[in-house]
Amino acid sequence: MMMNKWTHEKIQEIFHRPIPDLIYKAQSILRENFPKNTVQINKLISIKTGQCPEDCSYCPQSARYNTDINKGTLEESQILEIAEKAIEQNVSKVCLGAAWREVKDGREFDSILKIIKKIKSLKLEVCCTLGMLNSEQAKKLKEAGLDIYNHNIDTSPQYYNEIIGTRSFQQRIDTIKNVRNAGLSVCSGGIIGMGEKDEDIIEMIKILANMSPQPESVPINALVATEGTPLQDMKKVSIWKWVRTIATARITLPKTFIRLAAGRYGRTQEEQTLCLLAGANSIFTGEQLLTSKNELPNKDYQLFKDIGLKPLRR
Ligand code: SAM
Ligand code: DTB
Ligand code: SF4
Repeated sequence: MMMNKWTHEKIQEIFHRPIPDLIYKAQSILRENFPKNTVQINKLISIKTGQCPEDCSYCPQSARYNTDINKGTLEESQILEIAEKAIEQNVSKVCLGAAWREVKDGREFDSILKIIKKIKSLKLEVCCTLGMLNSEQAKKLKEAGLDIYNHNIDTSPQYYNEIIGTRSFQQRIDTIKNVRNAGLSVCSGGIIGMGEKDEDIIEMIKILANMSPQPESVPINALVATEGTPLQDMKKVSIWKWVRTIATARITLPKTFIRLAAGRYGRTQEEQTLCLLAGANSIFTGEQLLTSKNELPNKDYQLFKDIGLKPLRR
């Protein structure tokens, strides 16, 4: 599954290039591989929120931290209603998220398989992010019609243990392998702004870029520092670090959707535009991500109109 085409030194050299060089190169590569001036619009649906046994230091949904979130589980009808509404907002892909450590076989998993079939019949692409999967579960998701599975590596293997103690980096890689072997597309990325060094971001991109085949989708999240989590006091990541991360991902993962994921809320339209110029071609729409605020859909709509971006058609 791993190639070694991209070395740490090569990615480091790209990451530290002058911003104009980075944007020029990243935008050129984006245009060679996707229709120009387009953006993929995704909708997140948190089907099971909170009470997660894991200890991911960034996450408002861990049961170990005292955070102010609305916990609970959505009914099938509620999920379908959100998915149907999303079509009107030019959404091409719906992503179902659950605050689980791993998928457990049984009633809940079976009901997700059923929901995937129903959302597929609306002609939407479907992604799930449900925690760790074994190979049988990955096959069942594929058979139900799932297109893509999200499982992030989050950061470098070196920094990983500072952030997560309840699951290893290798376990994440194993789930990604199970997803790939079942014939599903892979969505895997990470978070910046958790106190990591540039070297950690470079190493994270190296691992993603050397996967063979490369992930079809790479979300770049900027930490949403949430009160009650161990990372609550982290400072907002600098816009230039964000732009460098996105551009480096675009250059090393030319055919991948690079998603400007969490962290857009509270950033200016100009900052977000810089990230899009740097090669991001995918966003989440909607007032909410899983538990945190996201940019308002009307603001996104206006921005795309102002700068001339069109939703990528299904
Ligand atoms: N529980 C499943 C898991 O961890 O795989 C699926 C949902 S989990 C919320 C998906 C991803 O969201 C995490 O891997 C992390 O990259 C991202 N995430 C969670 N909390 C975040 C935060 N506060 N800021 C930025 N990204 C976050
Ligand atoms: C991903 O990389 N980012 C999304 C999605 N995959 C599941 C989640 C972002 C969550 C941000 C914090 C929250 O809203 O709870
Ligand atoms: Fe649980 Fe996923 Fe949050 Fe980690 S990131 S605490 S596994 S919901």
